[in-house]
Parts: sequence; structure tokens; C-alpha cells
Amino acid sequence: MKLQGNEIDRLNQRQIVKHKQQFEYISTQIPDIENILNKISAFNITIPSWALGTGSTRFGRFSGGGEPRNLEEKISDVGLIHALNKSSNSISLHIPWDIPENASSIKDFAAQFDLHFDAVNSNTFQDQSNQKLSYKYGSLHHVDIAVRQQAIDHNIEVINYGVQLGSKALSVWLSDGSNFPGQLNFRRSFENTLDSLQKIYYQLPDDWKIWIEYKPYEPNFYSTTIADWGQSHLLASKLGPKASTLVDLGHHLQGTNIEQIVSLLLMEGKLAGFHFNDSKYGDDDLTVGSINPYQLFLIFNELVEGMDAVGLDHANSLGWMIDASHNVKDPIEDLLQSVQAIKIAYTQALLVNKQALNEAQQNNDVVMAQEILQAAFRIDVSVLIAEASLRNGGALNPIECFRKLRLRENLIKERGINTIATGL
Ligand SMILES: [Mn+2]
Repeated sequence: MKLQGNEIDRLNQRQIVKHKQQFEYISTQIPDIENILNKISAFNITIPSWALGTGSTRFGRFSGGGEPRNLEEKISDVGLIHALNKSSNSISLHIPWDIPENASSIKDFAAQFDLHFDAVNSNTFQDQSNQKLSYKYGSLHHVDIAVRQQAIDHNIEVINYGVQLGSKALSVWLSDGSNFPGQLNFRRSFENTLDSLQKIYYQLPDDWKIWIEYKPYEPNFYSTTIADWGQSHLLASKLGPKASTLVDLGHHLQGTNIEQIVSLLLMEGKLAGFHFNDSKYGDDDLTVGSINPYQLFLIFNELVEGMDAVGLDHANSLGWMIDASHNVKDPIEDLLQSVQAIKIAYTQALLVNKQALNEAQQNNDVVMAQEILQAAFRIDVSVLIAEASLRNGGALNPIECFRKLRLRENLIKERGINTIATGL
């Protein structure tokens, strides 16, 4: 399904007078507002192909109807999201859940929605039906070289798909680890992983990157072979300049200071980018900003400060992607909420008075440092994001637009009520 531009315009017109009043007011409060709007406009967040269907837990799955039945329909859903918010101009594929059978026609199809392909994701955390050897005891770290080779070959196959689609990065998350003490020799496990990653690294095209994700536990509950940013960074450093560390917000133990990790990885030039989500307890995959929007703001504050310190372009230097799974929400609405939350945190971070914060830090003025940060966090920036969307032809309020245009009802009519998307 493809949205007609005038459908969005028609709804925007109903709210335009109120919006303009609000925008005029905030324009008087914020210096250099055009520069801020340009940055908001340029900032896009990749949608993963596995987030367009209703997610499941290990207890059940409750499909919402009208879910995409194939890759084309997933691309078309991302196209809808992008038409509404003008902030989601790329899609990230997971192989083998979404194999592009004919890559050039898939690429052309995506281009019709102004979409391109971001990082490709490999999967060695589950066995596929046609697979020769099992990943029950891991993949790239496995004690058996034949299993490692199978996993290496899979990653190279994923790179090849990515090359055909115009992707520029391979994203690797391993579930490798152990469930019980004594099960693994940690050193050999790390060395095997490094050796396997090196074999994949050598196959990367010149202009490609490899992003190494970490996670402290689950599905293994005693050790994980790439458990934290230190282990990921150690691997990335040994691999070379094309390798860096990917931060998934849900992949930390409770209380971890993620913003500090981000700051130091950026300083070292080893931050690949993000998998955005939110969590209350563990890898909960909740909507971005739904639990702890202040933490998200603090992360963006470090990102903006750290990228500006080394002259990195905010929009294109790092990978920005959502990695979440939704049990009870409409997946498209959920993704619109997540993108909005990311843009809010980013915009608030742009509005931090950096000079004043730096002075407060230099003077050990702890109270003023907190005042400065929280002053930016408390600004309602939604009107700025709406203005950027409006200027780009998107909706003033994407979720309201999705509902008023009855887009889910139309998708159910087109695809049926009992559809289940491939993926999580
Ligand atoms: Mn992730």
C-alpha cells in the first residue's frame, strides 16, 4: 500500500493554524532554530525487517492482523512509516528471515518508497531446517571447527546479499556462551570467536564495516562469549579499523551507565551505532523512550557532544536502528512512537547549553550542571519535530494520521486478519 501525499496534507491542514502558533512561539525561545530544524530533518532511523509483525514471547503470540506476509510487504510498511514521519528512510534485513530472492528488483521496489538498505544481520543463534550442523553449543566460538566454518560461511553469504542491496555493514550478534560453570574454556572460546571473525573480516568489501554487538545474558545464563562492551571492543580492536562496537540499549545489566560507555567508544572511534529499545528488567525490547526517556536523553547528550568534538556528522556517521519486538501494540504505531522518542531525545540534546555545561563542569558546579541538562530535557520539542516533518512532506502527527487514514484497517483488507510476519 502506498500513501498519496495529499492524504497527509489534508490532515495536516486541519492542524496547521494551531501548529504555526506553537512553532512561532518556540522560535522566539530557541536560538539558531533553522540549524536545529535542518539537523532534525537529516536524522533518520533504520527500521528492522523483523519489527513489522507482532512480536512473541516464549509463551504466545497474538497477531494483530494485516501483518506483512513477505519481504515486499515489509518494505511497503516501512514505506508507510517513512511517508508519515519522513525519518525512517532505510530498512535492515535479517538473513535468513528475509532473504531477497531477487536483490535488484527488491532494491528497486524499496527505492519506490525512497528507502535504501542499511546493515544486514546474520543469524547463527538458531538452527534452520536445511542446516547441516547445529548451533546448540554456539557458532563462531564452537569447539568444532566445522561448525565455526558453517557460521563463517553464513556470515559471508549475508555480506554477499548486502552487497547486492547496497548495504555497507554486517551486524553480528552471537548468542554463543555457556549455561553452566565448567562448560567452556573462556580463553579458547574467545580465541575461536576472534579467529572466526577475522575470516569474516577478510571478506568485507573495502567500504564495508562489521558491527559487533554484545549482550550480558540470555539465551545463555552463565557466560556469554561477547558479554559486554569491553569484550566487543577487544575483538573490534584486534580485527582492525572496519570493526566497531554496536550498542543495543537492552543489552546491559540493570544500572549500567550506558552514556559513559557511549562516550568512551566514541572517543576511541569504535562506536558503530545503536540498536534502540527500552527496558525495565533485561532485554525487554520495549518501545524506545517508554520506560526511561531521561537515560535516552543523556545518551544523546553524550553522542552530540562526542560527535561534535571530533567533527562527525550526526545523521550519517553512525548506525541508528530500532531493535524491538512488540507483543501488544500495532507494530507500525509502535515504530512511529520509537522514532519519535529518538528524535525527541536527539533534539533535546541539541538544545543543551554546551558552553554553560562546560563552564559548570570546569567550576565543579554540580548543581548548575544538573540544572542545565534538565532544562533541555524539559523542553517540549515535539513542535520542532512536527515542523521538520511538515517541511519534508510528512505528517504533523504521524500516529494520529495513521489512525485517521485507517491504514491498519486497509492493510487487514489487503492482507487478511490471520497473517503472521516472519521474524521474532
Ligand atoms: Mn540488537
